Amino acid sequence: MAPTLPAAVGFLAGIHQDGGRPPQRVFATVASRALWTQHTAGQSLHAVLLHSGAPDGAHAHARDTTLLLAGELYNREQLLPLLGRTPPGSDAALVLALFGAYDVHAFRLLNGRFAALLAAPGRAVLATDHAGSLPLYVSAAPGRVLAATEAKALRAAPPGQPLPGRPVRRLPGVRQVPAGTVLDLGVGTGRCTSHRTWAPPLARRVLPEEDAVEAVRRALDDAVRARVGPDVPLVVLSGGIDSSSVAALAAAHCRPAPVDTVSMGTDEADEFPQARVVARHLGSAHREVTVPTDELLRRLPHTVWAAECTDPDVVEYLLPLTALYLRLGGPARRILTGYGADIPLGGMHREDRLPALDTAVSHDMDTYDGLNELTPVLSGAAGHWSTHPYWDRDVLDVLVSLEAGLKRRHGQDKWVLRAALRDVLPHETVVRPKLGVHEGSGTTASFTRLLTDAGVPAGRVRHAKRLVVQELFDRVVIEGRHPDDVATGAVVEHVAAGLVPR
Ligand code: IOT
Ligand code: MG
Repeated sequence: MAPTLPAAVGFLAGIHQDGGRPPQRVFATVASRALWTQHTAGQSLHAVLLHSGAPDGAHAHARDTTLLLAGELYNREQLLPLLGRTPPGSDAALVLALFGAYDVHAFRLLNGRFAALLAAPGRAVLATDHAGSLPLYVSAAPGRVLAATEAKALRAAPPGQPLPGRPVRRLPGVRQVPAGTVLDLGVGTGRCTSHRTWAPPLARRVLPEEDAVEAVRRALDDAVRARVGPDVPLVVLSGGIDSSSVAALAAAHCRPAPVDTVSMGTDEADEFPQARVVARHLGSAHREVTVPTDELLRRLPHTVWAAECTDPDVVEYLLPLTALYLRLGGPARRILTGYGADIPLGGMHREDRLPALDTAVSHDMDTYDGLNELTPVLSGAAGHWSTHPYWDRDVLDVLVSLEAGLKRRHGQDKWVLRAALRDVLPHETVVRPKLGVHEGSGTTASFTRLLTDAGVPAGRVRHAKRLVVQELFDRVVIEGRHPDDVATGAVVEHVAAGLVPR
C-alpha cells in the first residue's frame, strides 16, 4: 500500500569536489530526517532528506548518478509506457530512468509537485515542477553546489557565484530556482545552463460552452483523482466554489467512505454556514476549527517562516491556512485545497469588462513565481502534506487558455468552473460569489487593526504591512530565529515607531 505522504517532502544537499562538510540543518518542515553521504568519482554528496518513514523511495541511483526527489508525480501512468520495461517503483526511480532516456528534457514530461536534485560526476541538475510549487534554492561556487527546499537551510552558505533565478532577500549568494526550470550546473566550473520546462499559455482558446465545461470537469477530476492518495484525504473547505468542487470530486473518489473536510473561522468571522451546506450535501466527516484572532496574528511569524514570502497580500491569504494547519493535530494527513483557482480564472477580479479580466489573469500568471503561495511547507510545519489540484499542470493549461468570456459569463465570476461542477454541488454553492479566505476569516481586518492600534495612520497600513512582513522574514529566515520566539506585537510596534510621518 502506498504511504499517504510522498517519500520525501524536502531536502538539503551539498555536492563537493573537496570532500566538503555536511551542511547545517534547519527546516520549518516537521518530518523525520535521513542523512546520508556518498562518494563517487572525486565528488561527495551529503544529503538530508525530510521524510515520512520510507526515505528510500526519495532517492534513486544508476551507475554514478543519484537523484533526490521531494514531492510526487501525478502523471505516472502516462510516463510508465515511455520506459517499456519493469516499471520503476518510486517516483524518484521513474524520474531517474526518464533522465537516462531524455536527459534534462525528462523534466518537460512531468506533471507533479516536486523539487529534484540530480548528482552525476562533475554535474548537478536542479529542477522544479511547472509551477515551482515546491520551492528550491541553490548556492554554488566552483567545486561545490548546495541546494535546499527551504532558503533558511542555506542562510549560512559561503558566498556563491551569480546564478539564474530569483534573488532571495538578504541572502546574496542564494537563488531560487524559477518555476518550471532545470538548472544544469558544472560542479567544477560553476557554469550553469538554464532550461525552461513549462510556461503559462499565452494564447486563448475559443470553445463552445459545453466543450469548455467538459474540458474543465475532466481535467480537474483527473487532478483530484491523482491527488487523493491511498487513504481518505482532508479537504480544507471554505464553502466557496473552488474548495467545494475539490471536495465534491474527492468525495466521489473516496466513496463509499466519507471524505474529511475542515473549515476554519475566527472569533470575528467565519464561513461555517456556507461550508456546512457543502459538507451536508457531500456527507463529509466535517470539522470546524475556531482560531481566536490573537492566536491567528501570533501565527504571522510562522507563516513567513514556512512560506519564506515577503509579499504582504500573499501572507494574508496564507495566514489563516497556516493557523488552521497548526491546529489540526493528529497523524500526518494528505490535504487537498482549492488554492490557486482564482489565478487562471481571474476570480479575484470583480467587474464585468473582459479586457481587464484577461489583463489580471495574464499579470497573475506572469508574477506567481517566487511568491511561494503553493508551498507544502505551510502544512509541512504542522507535519501534513498539502496539494492543490487547480495548479495541476494539465488543469492550468486548460484554465489559463480559455478565453475570458468563459471565465466571466452571465454576470458570474469563474463561470466555467461553476458550470462544470453544478451537478455535484448545491445550487447555492454554485452561485455563491467569491469571498477570499483573508476576508472570510477577518484576517485582513484584524491585521489592519493591529497596525492602526499601534498608531499607523490608515493611509500607511499597506506600507506598514509590507515592512512587518519583511522584518518577520529577517528574524525567522535570515537570523534563523524560531517563530515561537518572535512576537508579532513587538515587530508591529517597531515598524509603527519607525514610520516617518508624511
Ligand atoms: P481562497 O480562494 O479564499 O482560499 C484558498 C483555499 O483555502 C480555498 O480554496 C480552501 O481550500 C482554503 N480555505 C479558504 N477559506 C477557508 C476556510 N475558512 N476554512 C478552510 N479552508 C479554507 C486567495 C484567496 O482568495 O483564497 N487565494 C487566491 C488568489 C491567490 C493570488 N495570488 C496571486 N495572484 N499570485 C487563490 O487563487 O486561491
Ligand atoms: Mg479560492
